[in-house]
Amino acid sequence: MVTPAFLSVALLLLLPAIPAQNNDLYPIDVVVVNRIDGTPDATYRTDVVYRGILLGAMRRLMQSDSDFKFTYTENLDYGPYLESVNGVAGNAEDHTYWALLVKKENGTVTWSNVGIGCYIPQANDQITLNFTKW
Ligand code: B12
Ligand SMILES: *[C@@H]1O[C@H](CO)[C@@H](O)[C@H](O)[C@H]1NC(C)=O
Ligand SMILES: *[C@@H]1O[C@H](CO)[C@@H](O)[C@H](O)[C@H]1NC(C)=O
Repeated sequence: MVTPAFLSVALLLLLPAIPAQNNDLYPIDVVVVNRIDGTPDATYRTDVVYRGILLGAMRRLMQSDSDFKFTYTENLDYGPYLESVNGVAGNAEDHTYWALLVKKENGTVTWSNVGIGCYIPQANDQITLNFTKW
């Protein structure tokens, strides 16, 4: 018969077999681009945890670097919508918004098809937040 106590011991024995990935940090860059206001590009270095979301990495960055700030609103269906970066907010009247682009280590640039709450960066991703119009 398998007792619950036996199962707990068995689970503890299994734990070291799980890769110790969860404390690792992976570097990414966040590049803030605003051609509309003609602000110089700003590149920030931050970290993401194993399988962590971009929003988490952006929060870490905001905590560690007072030059980087952002705000977001909550959308019922899609989660966090990036509203402003470094004090500049997109708005419907001007048709401006912060677009999310990802440059991979190999140079490929892609348009993210999910928002900051869903995107899971990989090590050395360069995330571009581009203030633009629709
Ligand atoms: C129009 C549109 C936009 C417009 C919205 C502005 C406007 N006022 O029209 C703009 C160009 C700003 C936009 C931007 C983005 N979008 Co968009 N958008 C759409 C689209 C085509 C229609 C939305 C709509 O009008 N619905 C009808 C109205 C009546 O409903 P609504 O709830 O009021 O719509 C609002 C939300 O959809 C919101 N919204 C739009 N896009 C996004 C994205 C995110 C992450 C959030 C939280 C909210 C949001 O803006 C709408 C107007 O307020 C949908 C796809 C679709 N066919 O539904 C994609 C869609 C919602 N967008 C998507 C994405 C990925 C983005 C971006 C992240 C793209 C990028 N790489 O930059 C950015 C958001 C970046 C940020 N700042 O957070 C994805 C979301 C998927 C996901 N799970 O995250 C969708 C589903 C398209 C796709 N790729 O499949 N988008
Ligand atoms: C670059 O890497 C991504 C995945 O990281 C891959 O999807 C893409 O095909 C690669 N592109 C080139 C040109 O190697
Ligand atoms: C960034 O936004 C500017 C201004 O709208 C636009 O001209 C440029 O093509 C955008 N860059 C990318 C990579 O989308």
